[in-house]
Order: sequence, then C-alpha cells, then structure tokens
Amino acid sequence: MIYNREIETMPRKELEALQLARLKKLVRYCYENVKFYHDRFDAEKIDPDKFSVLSDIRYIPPTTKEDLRDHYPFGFFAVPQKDIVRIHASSGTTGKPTVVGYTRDDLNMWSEIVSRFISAAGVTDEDVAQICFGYGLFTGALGLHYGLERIGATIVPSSSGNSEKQIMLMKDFGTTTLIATPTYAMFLGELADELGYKPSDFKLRIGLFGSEGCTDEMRAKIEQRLGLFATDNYGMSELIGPGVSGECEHRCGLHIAEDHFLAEIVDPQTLEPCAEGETGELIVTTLTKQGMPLLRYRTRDLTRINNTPCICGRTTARMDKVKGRSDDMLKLRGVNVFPSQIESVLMLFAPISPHYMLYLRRENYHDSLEVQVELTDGSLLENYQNLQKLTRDIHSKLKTVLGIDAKVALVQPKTIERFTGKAKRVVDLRNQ
Ligand code: DLL
Repeated sequence: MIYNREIETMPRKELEALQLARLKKLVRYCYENVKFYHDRFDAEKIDPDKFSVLSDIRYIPPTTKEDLRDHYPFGFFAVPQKDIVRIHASSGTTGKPTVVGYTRDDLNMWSEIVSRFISAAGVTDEDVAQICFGYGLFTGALGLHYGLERIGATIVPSSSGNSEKQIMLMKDFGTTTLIATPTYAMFLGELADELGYKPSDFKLRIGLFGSEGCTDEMRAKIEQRLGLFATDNYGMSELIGPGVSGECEHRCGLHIAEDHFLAEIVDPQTLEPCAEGETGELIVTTLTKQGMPLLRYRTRDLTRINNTPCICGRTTARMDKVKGRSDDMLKLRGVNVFPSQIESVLMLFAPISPHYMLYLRRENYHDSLEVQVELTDGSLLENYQNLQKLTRDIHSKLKTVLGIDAKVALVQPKTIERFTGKAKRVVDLRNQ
C-alpha cells in the first residue's frame, strides 16, 4: 500500500521543486535560530537568501557528529525548550551521547514517514506488531511505535531482551510483524527452534528489520527460520530515527522520504559529489525539522542512490542497503574490507552458523584479523581432519574473494555472544 500517494508518486520535477522551496526556508531558519549555523554562515560569507538551485547546498560545509558533541546537549536546538516535546539520544559508545529534540510537528512528521515504510513493506491495521527494539532514549522503538499506531496495527511493546517471553508472546498473541535488529531476529529464531517451535507455530509474516546492516544471505536465513518476509529500513537518531528510508515489497533499494530529507552522495575523502549512481558517503539535510534541523549531516554511511522510478509506482529515490560505515572499514595490509563482505563469504558455508566475531590485533607492526565463527554442529570439533579442511576452505575463500589473509577459528555452537540490539562484531585490540 502506498501510504501517501501524492508525495510518494510525485513526478520528480515537482518533488525537486518542493525540496528547493523547503531548502530555501530551512537555510534562513537555521541562520536565524541556530547560533552554530549563524556563525558558520557569517564566517564562510554565505548569504542565506542566495540559494536558487538544490546544488547550491554544496556551499554549506557539512555538519559532523563532532559539531553536535561540541554543542552538547542542546546547542543545536532551534526552538525554545518549551517547544521541545521529546528528547532522544544516540547510544554514544564513547563519551557523551548525541542529543536530539523534537517539536510536536517533528513527531507528527516522524510518524508519517514511518507509516510510509511500514505500509510499503505490507503492514496494515490487521497486523499484530511486536516491537523488540529497546524502548528508551534509542529512537527505534518509539519511532516504530507511533508509525504503527498511526496505521492502526495492534502494537505489542515488548522491548528487547527477555527472549523466552518474547517467543511466548509471539505465539500467544499471534504476532504477525516482528520489529527488531536482524541480529536479534536471528537470535529469536534460533531460540524458538531450541524451544521446539517450528515457523508454522507462529503467525509471523513480515519482519521490519533495521538499525544495522545485514547481508542478503543472512536475511534469507532469518526469513527461513522465522517464516516471514523481511524488509530493511534505515535511519539515524541525529536525523530523526527510523523512517529516513525503507524498502518496499520489491526490495530493490530503500525509498528515501525525500520531501523531508535531501540526500547527497559524496566522496568521503574529498567531500566532492559522486557521479550519479556511484557509491559514497550519504549526507543528509533535514528539510522540515523544527526542533533540531541539520544542514548536510555527514552520516558516515556508504551507499548509492538510484533516481529511477520503482516498479511499485513510487518515484522517490532509492538508496542501496548500507554497505558499511566509512569508519567501520577494516584496512588490512593494504586491503580495504567491510565486515559485511566477510559476512557474505561466511554465509556460503553450511556447517557454520551466522554468528561470528572479528578480532583485530597488531603484531610486529602488522595488523591481523581473526575471524571467529561458530559451528552449527559441535561434533565436527571431534573430527580433526574435517575441521582442518573447513578452516582451510574458509581461509582460502576469504583470500580469493576479498584478498585478505585472516586467521579462521571455528568454535563450539552457542559460544559467541548473542545481541539483543545492534551486534558489535568487530573488536579492535590494536591499541591495547
Ligand atoms: O539505528 C535508527 C533506527 C532504528 C533505524 C530502528 C532503523 C530502525 P542510531 O542508533 O543513531 O539510529 O544509529 C544510526 O545505524 O548511521 C547506520 O550506520 C546504522 N543503521 C541504521 N539503519 C541501518 C540499516 C538508528 N537499515 C546508524 N542498515 C546509521 C545498515 C543501519 N545500517
């Protein structure tokens, strides 16, 4: 179902005109209401009233996470605090979190764009939707919550963790839509299997997975385990949370909510625009946000954009599944590799499970990578020859496909940590 037909199928010329009108308003709004932007425009001699085409946006230097950190907590807010009705924050693994403030209109817009991608995935008011994202400062749960409520689905706000109970609820309440990170969905599927359930014991039909990447191979495994059809959705707390883009049933890219977000792809090194269709870093401008508008925010996520209309009828541009974050790229003896590429190779081997960890170490001034991966059947550990052969096969596949020389360690089933939110599979031990 197309939730907002007028916007989602708008001819591109009209859409671009709408974006330009909104951009012009936004630039002045930021200049007048956010000191950081005011100072920056003055310093760079940017006239906020001289924006006449969308590409003029390139005159504005990008905004970074460090800029937000430097103005912690509320320095980027563009409205008085009484107009902020909600605050979220990104987890902030190191140091202070990044804080985001929403006005009532921002929350409305957020529900609208979430309603779009969940409708595009096929969810309706007939569905029972179990939200297994953590409720709290994280945007995942409440973002999906209000979008699902708007379309009238029955929400089960079970949050993350307490996994056996999740499975009981999933069965007893007849959950049809599972909302989780792909990692947690995989874990729930595995646990259901261990508890003796088959996919047919559940009424699951759609998975709305997001907040982290997942290869197609991994997704196929999760779908099979749980008996559902999964779509990917993307977002980021600084920009709003989930809802920036999401796949439709055809799964050929994530439709961007372009009336609210202006997306650019740039070379992450030079920050020069990439050619159309080329992969680079996604930079996003929030066209309509009032509480905390951002001009050219550097997401660090790598993807590419396709502007051609989709077979679903939507005209909104589609971004590829995120390939990785520019800061996640592993550099091993001159070879650049993303964790997702390693995952794709591992998925080719049936005797290993989709649970793995990547350990980076520095030995004698050389970086080395250990790929630790679980066996599906622990009895293989007793057969030295078979174990050696599998280890060698994985090693050589990683070498031929990706050009990396990784140490492969096969470990007992169920020994690698399970995550209830985003997985943290890369452990960097190089500076220890
Ligand atoms: O993860 C927002 C969200 C919640 C999106 C629930 C979708 C569903 P943050 O915690 O700020 O926000 O993390 C944002 O997560 O820059 C990406 O690197 C990554 N990310 C989010 N969605 C995807 C996805 C939420 N579908 C960061 N595929 C982003 C790959 C994703 N990476």
